Amino acid sequence: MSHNGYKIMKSVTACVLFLLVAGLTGCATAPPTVSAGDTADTITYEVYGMDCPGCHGGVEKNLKKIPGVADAAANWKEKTIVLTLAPDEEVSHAAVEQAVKDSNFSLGKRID
Ligand SMILES: [Cu+2]
Repeated sequence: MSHNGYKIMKSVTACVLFLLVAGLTGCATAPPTVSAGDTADTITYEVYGMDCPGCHGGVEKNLKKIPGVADAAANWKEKTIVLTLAPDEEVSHAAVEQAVKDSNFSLGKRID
């Protein structure tokens, strides 16, 4: 089972999608930090490469290590991660990207 090859392909797809989205919005660089905004304390990202519930543990653990993140929940079926931020906290976009990468998945765009 070429699990890794599949993941690399997904990573490349995610990168291309990210660049497309960034290009369309006229912004080539990701914002350094993201906040949940005034009305919510969660942020949701697309994540590529998760293909079973077993994938959740590692990525959730790595995300919870990020300063400002109170909780993290992954959903492989919906291909999302939901970060719950500590009150009045912002989180580094680069840190989220790195935590997902360290878990061998790739971060897509923020969807909520
Ligand atoms: Cu899995």
